[in-house]
Amino acid sequence: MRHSIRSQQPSDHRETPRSTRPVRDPFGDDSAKRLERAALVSVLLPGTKADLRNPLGELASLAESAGVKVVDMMVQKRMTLSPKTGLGKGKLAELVERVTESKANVVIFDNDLAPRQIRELEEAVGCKVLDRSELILDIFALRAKTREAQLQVELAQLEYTAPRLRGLWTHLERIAGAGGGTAAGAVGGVGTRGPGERQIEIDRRVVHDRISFLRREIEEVDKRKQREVQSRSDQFTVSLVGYTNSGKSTLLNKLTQSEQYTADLLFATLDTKTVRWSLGEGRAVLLSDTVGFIRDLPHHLIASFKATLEEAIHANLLLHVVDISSPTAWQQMESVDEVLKSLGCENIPQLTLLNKIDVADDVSLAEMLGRHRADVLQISALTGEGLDALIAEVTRRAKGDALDATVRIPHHEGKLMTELCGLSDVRSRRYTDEAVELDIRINRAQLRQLQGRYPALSVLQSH
Ligand SMILES: Nc1nc2c(ncn2[C@@H]2O[C@H](COP(=O)(O)OP(=O)(O)OP(=O)(O)O)[C@@H](O)[C@H]2O)c(=O)[nH]1
Ligand SMILES: [Mg+2]
Repeated sequence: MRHSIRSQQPSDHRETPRSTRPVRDPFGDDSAKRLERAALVSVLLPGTKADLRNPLGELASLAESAGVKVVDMMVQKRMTLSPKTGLGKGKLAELVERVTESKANVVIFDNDLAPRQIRELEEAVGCKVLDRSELILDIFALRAKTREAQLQVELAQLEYTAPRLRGLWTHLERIAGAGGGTAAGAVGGVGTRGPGERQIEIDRRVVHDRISFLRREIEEVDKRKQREVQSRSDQFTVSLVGYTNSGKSTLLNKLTQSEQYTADLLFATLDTKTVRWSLGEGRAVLLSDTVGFIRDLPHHLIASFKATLEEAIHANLLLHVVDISSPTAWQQMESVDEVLKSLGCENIPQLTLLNKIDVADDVSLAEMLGRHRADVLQISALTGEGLDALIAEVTRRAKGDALDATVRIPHHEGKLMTELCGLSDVRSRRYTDEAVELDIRINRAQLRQLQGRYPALSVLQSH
C-alpha cells in the first residue's frame, strides 16, 4: 500500500481504504514526487532526544526521503504537549500564518500526536497534518519492495492510523448528525456527502477484516522465516545493525562484493539480505543487512517487522555500525541499543564499528565512544580502512568456541565434505578406501549441528 501523505484528507473517508490497493512505486512518478510542500514543527519537550543544535534536521531528512519539499520550519519549547493542538495558542496562530505565507499543503510534526490533536490542528491550519510516525510509515510504504515488507508496512499503517480514522469518522458522524449534508460538505468537501453512517460502518469492517487478514499472512511469513533462519543455524551468522544511513549496506557491499542499494537517504534498505562472507583461508560466515533503526521508532513497526529482523535476532554476532561523522552519533547509538533491547537482542555478542572515519571531523567523539564501549573498531566502509582488523576480529569470534576433532567422511558424501571444509580449519587429511579422515578445528555448535544433519559424519575423537 502506498499510504500517500496525500491520502489523509478528510474527504478521503468514503474511499475504499488504501490498504486494499496494490502497491505502486511513487518514485516512478516523478511529477507527483515534489507536489507536497511541508512546514515542519517540533515541540521540544524536556528530555527530548532530538539534536538541540538542529532540532528539525532529522525530520527534514525524513521528509526528503518521502519526496516532500520542506518550505518552513518552526520550533516551540514546552513542558508538555498542549492537549488540544500540541502547541500554545500564540504559536498555533503563528503556524496558521506561516502555512499561508509559505503555501505549505502539509504540516509535519516531529512529535507523535493523538488523533484528536491532529483533527484540531487540521481544522486550524486548513491542511493535512502528519506526525513523525506517520511520516516514517509513509517512507516504509514507499520503499517496501518484497511482499513480506509490503504486508508488514500495511499492517503497521492500518494499526497506527485506525484510531485516527475512527476519530475522523466520529467527527464526520457528529457533523452529519448535527447539520446534515451541508455541514459535512463544508468540512469534507466533495465526496463526503452520501450514504453517511452506513458507509462508515462498511469502511470500519473493511479495515478490521483487512487487519485480521494481514495478521494471518504475516504469521505465515514469520513461520517460514523462522524455519529459514533455523535451517542455517549450523552456520556462523553475523548481522549488521545500526541507525539508518550509518553505512550498513555500503559495508556489506565492500565485504562481500555485493550490490545492495545504498543511498544518502533515510531507510534506503527495508528488506533483509543475507550473503556469504568469505573471511579467507576457506572460512566463510553469513552476513545479513537489514532495515536501519531510528529514534522513537513506532512500536507497531518494530512488531510488524519481526520477520525482517529475524536474522538479527538469531545472529551469533552483531556488527553495530555507527556513523561517527554525525554530530548525533552518541544519541543514535543509544537509540539502536534501545531497539535491540526491545527485540531481546541485548545479550548477543556485539562489535561496535565507528564508520565513516574518513569524514569524521571530531576525533574526540570516536575516542570517547571507544572508552565507553567494549570491542570498538574504527572503519571506513567507503575507503576500506580498518576492514582487515574487522575481518581478523570476526574470524577470531567465528572460531570462538572451537575444538580440535578427528572426523571420518565417506567418499560419496561430497556435500558434507564441502560444508565441513567451509566451516573448519582442516589441518590434515588421510585417505582410506571408503573414507577420508580429517583433523580439523571447528566451532563446537557447528560440529554438533552437522552431526545432526549428516549421520554419515563420524567423530573419532575431539578435545
Ligand atoms: N564518507 C563515507 N561515506 C559513507 C561510508 N559508508 C557509507 N557512506 C555513505 O553513507 C550513505 C548511507 O550509506 P548506506 O550504506 O546506504 O547506509 P545504511 O546504513 O545501509 O542506510 P539505511 O539502509 O538507510 O538504513 C551513502 O551515501 C554512503 O555512500 C564511509 O565509510 N565514508
Ligand atoms: Mg541500507
